[in-house]
Amino acid sequence: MSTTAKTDAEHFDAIVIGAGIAGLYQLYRLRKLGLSVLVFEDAPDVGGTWYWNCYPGARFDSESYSYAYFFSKELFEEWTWSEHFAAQSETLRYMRHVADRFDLRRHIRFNSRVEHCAWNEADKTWSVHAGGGQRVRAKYLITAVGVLSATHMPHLPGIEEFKGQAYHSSRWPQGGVNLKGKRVGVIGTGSTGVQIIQTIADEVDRLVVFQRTPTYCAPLRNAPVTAAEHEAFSSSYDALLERLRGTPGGFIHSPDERRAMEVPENERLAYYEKKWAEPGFGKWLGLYSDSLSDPAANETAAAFVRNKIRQRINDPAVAEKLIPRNQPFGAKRIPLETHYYEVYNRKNVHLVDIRSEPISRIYGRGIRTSAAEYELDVIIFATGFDAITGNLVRIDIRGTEGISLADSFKSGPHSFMGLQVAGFPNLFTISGPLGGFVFCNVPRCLEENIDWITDCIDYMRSHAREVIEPSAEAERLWNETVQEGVRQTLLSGTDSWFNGANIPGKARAIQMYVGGLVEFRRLYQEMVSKGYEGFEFR
Ligand code: N01
Repeated sequence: MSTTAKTDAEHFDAIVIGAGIAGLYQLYRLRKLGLSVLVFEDAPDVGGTWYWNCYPGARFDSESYSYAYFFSKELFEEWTWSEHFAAQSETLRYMRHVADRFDLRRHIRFNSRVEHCAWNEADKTWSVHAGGGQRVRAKYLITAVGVLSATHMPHLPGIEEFKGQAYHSSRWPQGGVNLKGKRVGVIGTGSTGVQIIQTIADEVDRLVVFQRTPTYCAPLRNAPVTAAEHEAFSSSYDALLERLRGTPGGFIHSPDERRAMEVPENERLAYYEKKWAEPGFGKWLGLYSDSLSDPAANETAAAFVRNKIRQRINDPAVAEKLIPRNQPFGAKRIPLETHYYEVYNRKNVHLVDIRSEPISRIYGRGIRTSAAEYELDVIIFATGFDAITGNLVRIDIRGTEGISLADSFKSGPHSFMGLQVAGFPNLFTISGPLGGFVFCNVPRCLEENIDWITDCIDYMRSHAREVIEPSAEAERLWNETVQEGVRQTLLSGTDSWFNGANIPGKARAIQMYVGGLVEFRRLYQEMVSKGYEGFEFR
């Protein structure tokens, strides 16, 4: 579709921002409802996260068949995943297939970054300005801007002096980067850094890893999907969907109902070993019911994992740098790895602990720390994202009486159930702050989120309601529910993108509901059954 400048505002029923996993499905649902829909997408193609994050080694940490869309049984059955945890290129191919198979592209304007959105009370519409002078209006505005999409680039002095190549992982050049024989520095050792480091170590001449905080990583245990496995997955749509809907995070993994300390130590260790040997997140989400709430229970798992890490590294001094301390196991999303720790046994890899040897500046030829200069050809920033609210506040969104969304989140995010924000009528935030859609196998939770938004719009149309907005009181009570849930876990005490602690200056506040999808669904259904209690219609 053309992206030529428009002077007179076109009118649509709904504008969706983003053509990633969420945006494509939201478009599909609204179009089925008979609405006119326009999707704006910043990138030149569909994919969102899976378009931008084409760095070396990017792949799923959820089982491929559990991550796929479930809205079409035919789609589910006809797609063949080549690996249990698919690489980024395969996922992007899948998303392109979805866009083409359901003829979605004709509703999407690519290379169109949304810059400004404003609510007009007089005609009860949103006016939306996007790149290239595009001006449109719509009754409903729906953000599908991603949970982990707003790049976090740290402000390191001297960065502009660097004469080599520098990239953030989430803006990796689409054509790739030739790292063969180069001296490469990687800053950041979260899930992204781990995937990059383990993938490039044997290709580069020298790899210097700048680690601020060690993370508990666990083996992914990826493998090709055999023909027999594919047959089994594609014929198990109904059973699989039921299973995914019954687990706290929409993964195939769910915890053992017992409390860790109720289980005799030998049995507990045997259970940890069993989970460790399995593929995927069972070694995090499949432990005991109190593993993420009781410090003593958690420590049994943390000690087990620390020991596993230690066994894989030849140099005890390096091992000690890589082992997390004073950090619960699993209070951050666990990076799943393949031979990550063995990388540090290689002669061409050097680990710099930047807590004891801080980066003082970047200079023309590399990175200078308090102890040394590291000459580099390429610097890779695997420094993460301004998660959940980052991409929302980077758009100038103005609600009632011109109130800015960015300003209203300054002292911490607020919303009612992650679906809507008070002061922003008819704005729906897919995977919005304080929603139950993040601590999750993301597409499973998004799909439900989108179904609810679509049902709500359908309800408004059939009940002649023009405007919906949550009350400030509903937001206040919801925030209490979220905070109470977090207090029962070990999450709030651990710095991460879960609570905004990774972004300097961002309010440190939990950004999501952590009570699990099953409970969140129950609360949501109860709210709907009480006539959308907490929302106000006009
Ligand atoms: O980001 P992160 P990520 N100086 O925030 C360091 C998903 N994901 O992109 O821990 C030096 O986790 C920072 O250090 P510290 C997944 O949900 C999924 O890796 O703040 N270092 C940390 O080491 C994941 O949780 C997959 O002390 C700095 C790193 O950068 C989420 O994305 C793959 C720094 C950032 O880690 C985010 O992962 C990849 C600074 N100024 C990602 N600032 C799958 O497998 C930050 N760091 C599907």
